[in-house]
Amino acid sequence: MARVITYGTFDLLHYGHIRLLERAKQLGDYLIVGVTSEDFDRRRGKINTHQSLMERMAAVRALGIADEIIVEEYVGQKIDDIKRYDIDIFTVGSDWTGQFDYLKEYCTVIYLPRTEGVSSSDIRAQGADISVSTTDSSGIWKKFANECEYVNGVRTTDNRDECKAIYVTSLPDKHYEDIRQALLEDKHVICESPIATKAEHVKELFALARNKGLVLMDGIKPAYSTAYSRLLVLLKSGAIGEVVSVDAVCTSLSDLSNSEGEIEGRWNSMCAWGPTALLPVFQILGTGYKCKHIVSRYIDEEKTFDGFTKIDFEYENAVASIKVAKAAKSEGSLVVTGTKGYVYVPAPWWKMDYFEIRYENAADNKRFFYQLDGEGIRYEIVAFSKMIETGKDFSNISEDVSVAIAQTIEDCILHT
Ligand code: C2G
Repeated sequence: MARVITYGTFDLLHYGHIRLLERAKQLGDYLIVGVTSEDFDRRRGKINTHQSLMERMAAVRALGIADEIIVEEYVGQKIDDIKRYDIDIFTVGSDWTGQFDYLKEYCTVIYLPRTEGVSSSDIRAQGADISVSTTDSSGIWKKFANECEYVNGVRTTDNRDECKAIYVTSLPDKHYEDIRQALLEDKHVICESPIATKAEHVKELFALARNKGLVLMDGIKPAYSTAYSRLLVLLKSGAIGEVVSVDAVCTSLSDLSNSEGEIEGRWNSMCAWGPTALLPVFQILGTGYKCKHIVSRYIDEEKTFDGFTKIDFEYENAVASIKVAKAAKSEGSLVVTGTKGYVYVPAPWWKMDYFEIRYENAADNKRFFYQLDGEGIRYEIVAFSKMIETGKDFSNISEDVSVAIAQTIEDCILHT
């Protein structure tokens, strides 16, 4: 009895997949199909998958071709599976020709001709044609535009009239007007955080977007990193006991003056770094703090540009602190203190792909690593496009967090 194995993502199952599976089955008597997990797909650069692992497995099962379905979770698993399941034949489509020759040491390898003219990428792209334009072409926009290349169905355009969505990258004081204008023009909006520098404005903009059935997304990259998402759920599950403190630091030292030696046209420290540093504070401890204490060091006489700001928050049973700076440098780490242990994310934590949970007994420490491509921007764009396409909420930042961020920035301004 010949045992055959094949693997795939099988997103939005189509004729090409079905033909592959039928022919794979005909190669032997028993067919095992390995369906890729979300994590594994992300690690190998497939970030656009529309269906969950469960949905994809269910679709393969419903065909009734496979005798057994397994999950593919890691690089090198194919070798383990071939041994574990006593496989005679490994098969995959001809788009992979040559790439699995290393398996010939363990079983027969057969590349079946790929079916031309149909692919999951095309099906995904058909549904959406999301053209994104911007409020001004800054370096931030160039990075974003570059990342759009990795997302099916999303493209950038200079033509504001024909675009479906706008990426707001103007100076923070202009965000409110720019977002309002875009929403009134029936454009979806993603905004380089903060959404506005006044909490009331953020509420008003979200209400406007809701009324018009449009997406308004707060762009804070780390919210879309897998490592950060895993960190949040680990904390929720009590991995370090009760959280008693969240301490986040974000700094970047750069030349702050323009050619005339003025700081005009630059994001101050609180606007540039505040949303990122505040994200773990509000997502871990909530937005219901009792009080906060703000200390800023300004680099201009008008006190509009904080070169450094420290904020201490007091909660009912916990505290938090953030330090942000564009005119000072510090260790950009994130530490979450708990009653049983702590989480340590090394600098630069906002590009998080790794963190550790540390305990009193170092032998209990655990390390976690997750692939991060494109600083999280790519995943942010995937979430944005899915929200536009499906009308469902794929945002990782709730409205109350965006409001609390704006409120904190507003309080920093009032504080001067
Ligand atoms: N396929 C095909 N014809 C198409 C599209 C896909 O024959 N028009 C085949 C692929 O070659 C693959 C299978 O269908 O054998 C599943 O395709 P995908 O879902 O795209 O999965 P893939 O990324 O090719 O993963 O470890 C994973 C495997 O390496 C394959």
